[in-house]
Amino acid sequence: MYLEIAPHINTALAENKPLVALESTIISHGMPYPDNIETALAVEASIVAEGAIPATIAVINGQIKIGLSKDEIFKLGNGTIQTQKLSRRDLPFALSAKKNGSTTVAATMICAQLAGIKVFATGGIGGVHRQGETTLDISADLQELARTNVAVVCAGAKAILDIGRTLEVLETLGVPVVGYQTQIFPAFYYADSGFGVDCTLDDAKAVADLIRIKWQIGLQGGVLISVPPPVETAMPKAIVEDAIVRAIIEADKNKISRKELTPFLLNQISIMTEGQSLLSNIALIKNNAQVAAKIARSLA
Ligand code: PSU
Ligand code: MN
Repeated sequence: MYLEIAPHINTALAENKPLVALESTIISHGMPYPDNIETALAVEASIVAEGAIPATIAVINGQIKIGLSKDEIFKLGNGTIQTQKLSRRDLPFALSAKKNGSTTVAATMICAQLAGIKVFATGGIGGVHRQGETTLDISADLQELARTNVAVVCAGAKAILDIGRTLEVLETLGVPVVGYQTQIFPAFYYADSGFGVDCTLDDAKAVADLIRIKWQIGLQGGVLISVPPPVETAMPKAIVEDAIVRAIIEADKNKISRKELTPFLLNQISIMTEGQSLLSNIALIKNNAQVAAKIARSLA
């Protein structure tokens, strides 16, 4: 009920094949058309190339769809299927009112857990926004990592956030922050956020062991695996910082807040960096997907 798992994903689940969940907010709200569609398909292809099975997740007509078809990814990306951005609090209404929705990190984790998928790849998680200490804008992604048993592979937290406070909240919530082949927590567009990770693991098997043991001893919640963005497309910190500061001023001017804020900032930064941030975003998601596929294989 409310959960529609594509037949090939069902078979993979029954045979304990390695699966990697993917979110749909990146497609509908995180990137412009047609890059969003190209990226979504390329990310799926890189998971297949690493020997795992991708399952892109969205809500369509009030059903949680696990494993979108290529056609559905096209329609989501070009706006034929219009979606709201869905986080935890939005899911009940989307299902009861038979809406379409694209799932954020939080909502994708919930849906992946419902389907039995343990590994999920994305770009960057949401977190504590800058000035979050006064606005209290803290992404529901963090709470979700505390309670839902899905491992999330990402390139850290987006540089648009207050990364120090994001890591403080993750610590309070008991979420292990693993650096994959790095001791430094990445800032999405560049590798060095200036903050360290909790522990460094050098291969997928070691990550899979940590995840398995966390759940074996009954600790609820996810694990955050942070992967540095590929060097070829990583951006200089100064350029990103400059764009972020200007994007935040634009957001204030236009009174953009709450769920509109993240998509607005991402788009502004892409415009201000003449698409360079978008290229870096695309490359790091593919890279994260490859790492996630390796971890899924080790876990299966
Ligand atoms: N990472 C990206 N692009 C995105 C997002 C993350 O590269 O669009 C989305 C994710 O879906 C994440 C959401 O869960 O932004 C966070 O939004 P908020 O801060 O409103 O919780
Ligand atoms: Mn928010």
